[in-house]
Amino acid sequence: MQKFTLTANQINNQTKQRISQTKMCKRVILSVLVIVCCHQLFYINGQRLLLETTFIYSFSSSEYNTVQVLSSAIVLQLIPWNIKYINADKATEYVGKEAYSKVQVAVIDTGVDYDHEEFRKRVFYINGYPYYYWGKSCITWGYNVITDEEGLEAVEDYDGHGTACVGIIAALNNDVGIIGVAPGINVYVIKRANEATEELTEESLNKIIEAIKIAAMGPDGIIGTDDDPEVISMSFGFYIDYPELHNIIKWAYNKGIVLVAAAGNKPDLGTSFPAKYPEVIAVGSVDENGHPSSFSSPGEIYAPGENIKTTFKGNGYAIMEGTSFACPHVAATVALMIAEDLKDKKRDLTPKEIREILINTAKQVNVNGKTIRIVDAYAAVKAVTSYNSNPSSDPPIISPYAYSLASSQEDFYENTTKLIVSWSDEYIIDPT
Ligand SMILES: [Ca+2]
Ligand SMILES: [Ca+2]
Ligand SMILES: [Ca+2]
Ligand SMILES: [Ca+2]
Repeated sequence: MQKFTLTANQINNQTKQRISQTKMCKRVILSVLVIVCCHQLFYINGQRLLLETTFIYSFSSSEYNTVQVLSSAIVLQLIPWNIKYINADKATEYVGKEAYSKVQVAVIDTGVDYDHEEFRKRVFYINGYPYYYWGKSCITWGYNVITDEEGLEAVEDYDGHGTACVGIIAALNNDVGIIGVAPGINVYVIKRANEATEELTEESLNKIIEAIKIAAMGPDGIIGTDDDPEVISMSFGFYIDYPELHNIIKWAYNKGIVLVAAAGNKPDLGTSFPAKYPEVIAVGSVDENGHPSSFSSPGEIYAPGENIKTTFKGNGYAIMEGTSFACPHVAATVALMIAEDLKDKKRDLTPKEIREILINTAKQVNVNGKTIRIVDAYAAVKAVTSYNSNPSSDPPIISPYAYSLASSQEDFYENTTKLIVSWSDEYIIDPT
């Protein structure tokens, strides 16, 4: 896989400006200390104003790449290309934080750095100067299926893969680092493994099945209640069709939960499971030009999966690539769509309808004579509004494409199935 260099020159001037602002800021802090000290900690730290990049490692043998790990925060918050590319910033503004605070996204992965500044550190401004405090993490629930423990400490991320996925979904708009698709949205983290790459055994598969079941029920352990997540994001895959896994997916799907999974990073082998199950939305990866990534297995919808700046374990940041990182873009978009649907206090859209709208409103890009669809979060949430105002139309179809969706999905699954693979490939759970 490729290596990238961080292109941060363009923010140097702003950084200098910020350093002088901070000096002034410190003086202002003294005068307002009494008012804001109840918000815990001031976080004005000269060192953090330096943008440092340190190449630490690259997983050449693995299915996802941490291309660079950034050793300190990018202090001036960047809106990463991928967020703009799918119009996530416009979508969140359109839906509004109040509405999307009422939904939850479950992420089944290696855990999360729940204490990361991007999930806890908030900013407010007085006379244009930023003040920071550490609030409650937007990771609102954790469950570890390896140890059967509940709580945020139980889902600490020792790999980084899960933290990277969660950052793409939820990184705060807080003046540091990056932003996610839906900044600050409630995330449940179900830890399925300590490492993203794992041998596929009956035990590890059962952990995944357990993770889906636990995730779907939410913190109260009961399916069909408000605390159930609206969407489950799964950035892993393998090349075995496992009926018990399919059964639990069908169960969650029939409870109204939207399931999203990475298409996989083995284009020669087709789309991996669980993405390949008909109930699951399979997400492929595109680059900054909207071209499918060379490593991407076929998806029914695509999202950015290269050069993705996101959060990493240890309060860090990293640049990632893989369909693993495309998947959370779609999961978060689905959460925004359902938040929009719920504005009239009524959930109208089924997972099937959500998927139709998602695909219908996606950007169509022609590459080498083939059309792929890239998620457009803004178009998707606006389409949900039109459906809210006219829920009698059934199904909620905006363009003729969706009428052919059912048959094209069948083609999709047929054409992307190549189950005959080497044993070693079959028996690895790919961190996608
Ligand atoms: Ca941020
Ligand atoms: Ca529940
Ligand atoms: Ca819910
Ligand atoms: Ca509705």
